[in-house]
Amino acid sequence: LGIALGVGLYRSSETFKTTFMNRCEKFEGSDCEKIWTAFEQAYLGKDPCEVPMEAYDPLIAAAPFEPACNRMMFWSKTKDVAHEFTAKKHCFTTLEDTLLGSVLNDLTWCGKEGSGETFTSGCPRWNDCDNNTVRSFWNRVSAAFAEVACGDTTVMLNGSIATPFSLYSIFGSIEVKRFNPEKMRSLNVVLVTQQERNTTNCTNLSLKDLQKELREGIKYNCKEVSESQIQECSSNPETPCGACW
Ligand code: ZNA
Repeated sequence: LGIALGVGLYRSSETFKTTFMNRCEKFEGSDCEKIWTAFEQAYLGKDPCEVPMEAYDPLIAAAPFEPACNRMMFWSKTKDVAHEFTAKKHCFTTLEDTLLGSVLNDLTWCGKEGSGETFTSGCPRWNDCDNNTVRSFWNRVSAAFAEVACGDTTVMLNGSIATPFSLYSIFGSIEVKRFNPEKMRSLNVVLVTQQERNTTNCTNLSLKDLQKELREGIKYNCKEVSESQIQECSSNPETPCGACW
């Protein structure tokens, strides 16, 4: 049984690297072996609850974010609708459309003290500890993505919940704090509403918190847009992005 389990773990880490490399190679001209090595060094042999976000600094250096001015889209509590949109309309890029974001999206990984292997099960869950392998990765790449944000940027927020903007989300605690007024002209909130429900609107108090958080010089706009309108727009290839909201 011990051998069978050992083989199982070995196979899962092989599959993990294969997924990493296959996804990475979709981005032409990237040195995926070099990026993999920079990635692994962040967590190999460490307690998976003691990986600070800085552990991924060498990874960011190996695969730096290229700014996509006027096309960057952030999201919070709108993962599905935001990605459904960017998958069809290429005028916006989310973190998950970039190399590092797409390579690690929806994956779990961690190391273990005294081991040189990558594990994909038995890793801490998101809220088990602050400095866990996966959460620190998303904190670090989110910070790097936000630091290069430029021109007019967009964030999709969830208008079906009481507080569409939370200071405790990654968007509120990491990304907004890194927006640089020397690069970013405006932040445009797309508040995604559902027609059936009595939903939040742009006067929501949490959005006042968001405006307060923005450094001086970054313009703020907010627009309520129904989820069905977003879907309709993305499924019609003829509609230019500028006409979606
Ligand atoms: N692709 C991801 O898995 C991911 C992406 C994870 C974390 C952050 N991001 C970045 S930050 C993303 O590109 C957005 O620009 C930013 C959204 O982060 P947020 O404001 O914290 O929004 P959210 O909807 O609360 O969380 C985003 C994602 O984080 C979720 O879809 C989950 O994958 C993960 N997450 C957050 N909280 C938990 C969680 N997973 C498990 N348990 C949680 N409590």
